[in-house]
Amino acid sequence: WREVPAAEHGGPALSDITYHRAVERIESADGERTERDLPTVRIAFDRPEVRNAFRPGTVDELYRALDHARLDTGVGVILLTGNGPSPKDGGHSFCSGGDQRIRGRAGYEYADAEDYGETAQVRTGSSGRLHILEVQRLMRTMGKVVIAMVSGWAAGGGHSLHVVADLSIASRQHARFMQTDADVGSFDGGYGSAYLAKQVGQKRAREIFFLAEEYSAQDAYDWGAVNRVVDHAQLEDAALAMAARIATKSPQAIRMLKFAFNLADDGLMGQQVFAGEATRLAYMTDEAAEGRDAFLEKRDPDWSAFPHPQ
Ligand code: S0N
Repeated sequence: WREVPAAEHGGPALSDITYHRAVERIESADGERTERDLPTVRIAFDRPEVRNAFRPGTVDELYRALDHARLDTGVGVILLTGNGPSPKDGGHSFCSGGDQRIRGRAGYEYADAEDYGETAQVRTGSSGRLHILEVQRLMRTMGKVVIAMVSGWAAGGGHSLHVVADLSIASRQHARFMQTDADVGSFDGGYGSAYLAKQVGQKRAREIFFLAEEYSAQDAYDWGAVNRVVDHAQLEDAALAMAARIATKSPQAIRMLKFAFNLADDGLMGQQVFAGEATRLAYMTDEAAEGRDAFLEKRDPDWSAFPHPQ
């Protein structure tokens, strides 16, 4: 891995997450070593002392890194995970959702750096926010594969992020799942719940939310909520292998498939995303170029060279 520096992702420096690009080390015949970027990035919550809970600044950073990865045409897969273990007690976490210590009456509030640690994102006096939902939409609508690498606790809004990810790989020893939203008066009424029900069924999804009981990586696998359960020591290698396999596929096909999988559940927004990509592809045809050229040349378009497909 190489750290993606602020100069590359558009800064400021990250404090609550880490952002790395996978690299391959190449050694030439004469022993010269170089590095080549691979099409996979790793974005990780980096607040293990609070089970990787996110505050508004964390969400700002996460959105920025995800969007940077989205815009980078060399990137095809994003691994989303949590760093750890906690220096306090050794606990492992993917993400435990919104930081309850700074939850105000109308959302999560930017806090003083003094109270909540140094962060380039501190904006005292701003209104509360729930912009983790913007992150969910970005994960959902980007034409790249997001893999949740569930390294420990996935709780509350962290549970929802794993639900929204395209694929999930869980640590056999440390991944633990619990949807605590209703314990703290919170409710993800969108993807976190309704899309979860598409994955595990209505009864099971309601049980996960209404009872808020802990369940294991194996339970999640048995219920169809994660794709793979692997030994903790293998988690990253397994995710990288999955990403490398995806990288052997046609980027355009993966993109269209993701948008197609989303389409029905995302309603008109799903249709818009899918159709927008179809329009972009259509722009590459001579037929579309004729429409543009005719307009610019102030003449009627000549469609005679373009048959009506059967
Ligand atoms: C994750 C849990 C189950 C882990 O339990 P464990 O291992 O016993 O550890 P603890 O001793 O509880 O925790 C260790 C230290 O970490 C702190 N901490 C943990 N989670 C948080 C948190 N979310 N906020 C702040 N601090 C946290 C502990 O306090 C402890 O600190 P110390 O050592 O100082 O005592 C367990 O920790 C747990 O249940 N955590 C809370 C989970 C939770 O309820 N999260 C919030 C749920 N709601 C949201 O996330 C809403 C935000 C959101 O995403 C959203 C917004 C709008 C619409 C939808 C959504 C959505 O849900 O997606």
